Amino acid sequence: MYELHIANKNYSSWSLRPWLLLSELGMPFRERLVPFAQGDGASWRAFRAFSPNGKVPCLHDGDTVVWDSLAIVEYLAERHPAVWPSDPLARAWARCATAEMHSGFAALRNRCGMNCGVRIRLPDDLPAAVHADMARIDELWSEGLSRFGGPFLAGAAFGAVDAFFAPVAFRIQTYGLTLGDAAGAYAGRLLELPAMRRWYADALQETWRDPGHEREAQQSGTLLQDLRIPAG
Ligand SMILES: N[C@@H](CCC(=O)N[C@@H](CS)C(=O)NCC(=O)O)C(=O)O
Repeated sequence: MYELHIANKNYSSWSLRPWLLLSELGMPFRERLVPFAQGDGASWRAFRAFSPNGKVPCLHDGDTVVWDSLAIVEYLAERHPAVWPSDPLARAWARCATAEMHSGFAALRNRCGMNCGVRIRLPDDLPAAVHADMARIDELWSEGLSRFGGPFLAGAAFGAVDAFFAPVAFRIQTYGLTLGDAAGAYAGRLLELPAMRRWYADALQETWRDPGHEREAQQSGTLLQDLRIPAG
């Protein structure tokens, strides 16, 4: 059985991607959650026990170790046809959008880190680069939905491209980010997926607080709500 190593569900956007893909496509796997450790380089040292680059997510399949969320997706795609769309046009588009997410949207990622359990009001003077990232997400999602007919980005079935954008849906919820009608409705559909709801519920139950991620959240705007159970 696959073993997927991940970090805190509240913060770890990279972990969410393969976890959601495995869960929504019904591929049996064992979850191994190792929370972020405190101190300089401490997470890297802890994650090195199972991940060659000291990062999560990392998939183990018997003796095969696959690190990096995109490599995991491609590894799974060799075994499970539902990871990418069967239509070549939709597949090419889904791969482009997935790669764009993997290597892009740095302004949004850095300015609005994933923190599922809190609600934050962003300041009015948000950097233009964040607006540009959101505009591109709106454009990309709207294009996929209209071109392939929805309800998912590359057509009727949930796949890797949806899993890659799932952390954006949590960011939209946390920071009150807005999109056009089609893209906004799609974000809502992602949040309603059974596995997204499970991830979210687990995130709210976490008692770990990682100082770095908490500082980022505080600096990003005004904290409106913290829906997590109290820190342990
Ligand atoms: N490009 C990598 C990024 C992985 C990554 O940055 N993971 C973060 C957690 S969300 C991590 O392991 N950080 C630990 C550290 O930097 O010490 C992927 O797609 O898997």
